[in-house]
Amino acid sequence: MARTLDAGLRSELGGRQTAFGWTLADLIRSGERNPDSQVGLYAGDAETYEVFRPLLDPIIAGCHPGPGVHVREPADPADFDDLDPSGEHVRSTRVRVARNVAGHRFPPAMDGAHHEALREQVRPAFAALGGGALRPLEAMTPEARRALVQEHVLFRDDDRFLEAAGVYRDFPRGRALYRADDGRLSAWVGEEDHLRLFALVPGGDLRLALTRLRDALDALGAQVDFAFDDRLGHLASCPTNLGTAMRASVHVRLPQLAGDRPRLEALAQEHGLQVRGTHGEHSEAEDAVFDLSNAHRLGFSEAELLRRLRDGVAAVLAAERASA
Ligand code: ADP
Ligand code: CIR
Repeated sequence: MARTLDAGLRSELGGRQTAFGWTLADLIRSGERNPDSQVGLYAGDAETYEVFRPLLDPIIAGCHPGPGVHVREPADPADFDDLDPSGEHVRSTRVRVARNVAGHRFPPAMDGAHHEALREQVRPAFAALGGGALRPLEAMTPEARRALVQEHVLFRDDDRFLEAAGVYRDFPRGRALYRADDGRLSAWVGEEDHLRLFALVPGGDLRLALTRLRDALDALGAQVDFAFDDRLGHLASCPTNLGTAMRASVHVRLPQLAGDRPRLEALAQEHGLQVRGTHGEHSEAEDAVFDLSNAHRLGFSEAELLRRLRDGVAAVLAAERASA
């Protein structure tokens, strides 16, 4: 953000705001307060991407190499198998998508009352998933919430980039966690995006994770109108999540490569993957468990991003075994 926003853009965009009132100051607040941001801005609504396009387009191009245009082609679960048939390294597989509901402010611009209204609007759609429960976060103790965060089921509420963006305003009012009865399909309601829907399965069963996610997404999408743009795809608060809005990840234990982090980073980069720690973005690896996922979401089909994950994980596992 700081590299792109020169004096000319500042004066061009300084007087603008969206219909919901999102201004340039709101858009860049997280990056201004956190100079170590990689991206540094958050959209307050769908219209942000039009009103502040002269600033956002170059930043979006920097986040997503390639054509920068959404490829509308959902992946077929049947095209994918187990990512680690040996069962030795891949602990779990997670596929998540971000979705926002059309016509509402995005979480950086929402207060507790907005979150409550949003949660009530999506409640019937979750009821239609058949089974499972949508639990309001207000009804959980902070200890219960912390335990679910440790289990990788619930979101954190202490990310300083999101805090500065306004995402935790009036937290936990109006926020919720949906969990299917078998615990393999969940949704965060009211984190960085209105909905973060994800399937989380043990081991490397990408086909199972995709199937669960696809079925739930089809059922929700039949009831809720998602914010979508022909060029940018699914609209998200953070420009890194535009397009497919999908992050498919494995938790993989790599005791050898943990001792050679530059090599792991280089291998991941070669295959279009990002390395995160055991508790997600901005966390460290514990017991050599890394989170490997597609680094980009816009400009490539879901199938292409998943093939990269498959091939990249295979290459990383081969390197791990070769150095054992
Ligand atoms: P995002 O919602 O963008 O995926 P994070 O990087 O914060 O954001 O990850 C969210 C949570 O999901 C974290 O608790 C993270 O550890 C967990 N997670 C991600 N991938 C996996 C996985 N393959 N297995 C188990 N937990 C995972
Ligand atoms: C930053 O700018 O560093 C934070 N706002 C987070 C950026 C999003 N990270 C990502 O790769 N999805």
